[in-house]
Amino acid sequence: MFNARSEPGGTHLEVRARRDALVIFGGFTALLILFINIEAFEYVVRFSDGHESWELDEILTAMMVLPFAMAIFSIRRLREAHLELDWRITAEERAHAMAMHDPLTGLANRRNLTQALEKAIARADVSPLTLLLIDLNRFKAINDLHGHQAGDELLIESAKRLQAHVGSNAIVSRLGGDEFVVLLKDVANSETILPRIEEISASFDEPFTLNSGSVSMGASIGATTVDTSHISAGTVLSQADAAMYKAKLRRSNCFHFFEAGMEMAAIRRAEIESALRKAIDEGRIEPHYQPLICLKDNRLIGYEVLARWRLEDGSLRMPDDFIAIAEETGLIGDMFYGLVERAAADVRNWSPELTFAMNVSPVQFSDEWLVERILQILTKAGIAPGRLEIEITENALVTDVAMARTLIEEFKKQGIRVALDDFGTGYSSLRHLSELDFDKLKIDRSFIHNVAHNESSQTIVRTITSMAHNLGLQVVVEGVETIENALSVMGYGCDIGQGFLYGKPMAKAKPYPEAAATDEASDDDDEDGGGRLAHSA
Ligand code: G
Ligand code: G
Ligand code: MN
Repeated sequence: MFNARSEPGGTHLEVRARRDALVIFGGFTALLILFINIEAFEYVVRFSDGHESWELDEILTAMMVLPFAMAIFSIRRLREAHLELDWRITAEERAHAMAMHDPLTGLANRRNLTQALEKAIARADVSPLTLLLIDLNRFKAINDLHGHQAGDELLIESAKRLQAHVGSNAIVSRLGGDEFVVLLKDVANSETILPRIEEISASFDEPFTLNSGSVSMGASIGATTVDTSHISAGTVLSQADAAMYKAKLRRSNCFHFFEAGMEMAAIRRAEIESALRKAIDEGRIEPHYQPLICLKDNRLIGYEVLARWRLEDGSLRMPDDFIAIAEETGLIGDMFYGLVERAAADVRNWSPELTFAMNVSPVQFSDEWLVERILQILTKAGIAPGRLEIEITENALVTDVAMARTLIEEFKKQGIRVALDDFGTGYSSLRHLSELDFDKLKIDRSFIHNVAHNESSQTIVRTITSMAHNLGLQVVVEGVETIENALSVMGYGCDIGQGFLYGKPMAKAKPYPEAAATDEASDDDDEDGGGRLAHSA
């Protein structure tokens, strides 16, 4: 790139102007000396007198004015050259600023940060640094729900909050998307740094005011402190990234410091991601079926479909180990559709009154073809939409109430029933329950496992059940493991039971009560033989 400032002695424009001036002045002086020496003027006068008709005297007079005109012309050209130089310097500074800053927030960009980080690392032996990697929580959902304008507003406001909470001896940078980095220099020790990070983390607790209203958005922060110059900027960033991922897992506004070994977890995650991609393509994510029992007459009404990953060695990997990764990497959609297809093929062979329930992740709310694609799969398999039930977790409501409402309405319009899953573990309000048109409410298994002996569990189950019934919802209890628990929940009027007592999730939907009798030894496909072992391995 042309650089106006880097040539020695100025720009090529200036150099040339100066050289031209020198040549002209030198040539002029030389000619003058020559003319004086040979008395050229006398010669010209004589020549002019001899050729009166040529009007040489007039031409000579005109030529005497010429040097002045030339001088004025040169001065003007030199001024223009200067102006152009100034303009170029400004343009170049602007281009430089653009190449080093994020245009939306005005913060330093990745390149800028990397340079600053490399410099700070070089001095880290004497002056340690702390790097924070900040990833906004729920940003994608808000962006999808409120539009990109709102997303931009959030990013700008986040940048302002970060800048307001770090001192002058810090660099705030936007890496891209909803990821920010704060580089704190001259960090004395980890005790003094903690309150500063807490302050930054707390600044995200306040709701954000947008043109379209106010939203809550949090941030997950990964932190790492560097006190050696023998580390690369890339390693420092990936340490902070691994720590940030740890913070993200806690699903609230918090921060986490990097610890040795976290990189391994990050590498393992990347491995799982690529293996999962392959498993989905190869159809190794299988539906397993857990019976749902009508408590009034102890009759099978259908099954919940639970995803299982069949590994190459035949063992099973459980959803807790891959659903979160599928959600983060956007693989959840493909995984889900594959599962619906396989489940639909199995459901065709069931007795026609049996239903099947599928779990939908909140990440899938942004899939605008979700309902259409499900219907398409059902139609192709020849299954009535009324046999499908969708389970949405309570946490999904908190992120996206409006989105959840639209989706629930769409499902209901198609005759697909919708259940609120894991009730009691999230933060959904009673208002959500009355405003959203659910058919069923599934009380989380943590309230059930000890319900026969624990008074507060009893109160909770009883209260939720009567409230749900008043709102016209059926109640499903998850995690029924013992006859005692079954008798308790039946006493409270719960409608449907699910749990190991009635049957574990299994590769082939067995009729009930045969399903309940299946034990680990008698069935190779039952996951609680090899499955749980694979899970804990
Ligand atoms: O199946 P358990 O057997 O371990 O399942 C653990 C959790 O994973 C449950 O809360 C369940 O809702 C969730 N889960 C199981 N299968 C699926 C799936 O296909 N999609 C989504 N989003 N969640 C699932
Ligand atoms: O999506 P949901 O959270 O409803 O998934 C049900 C989860 O509960 C699955 O992980 C399933 O394996 C598990 N589960 C089902 N029945 C029981 C049970 O009786 N006891 C326990 N502890 N877990 C169960
Ligand atoms: Mn469920």
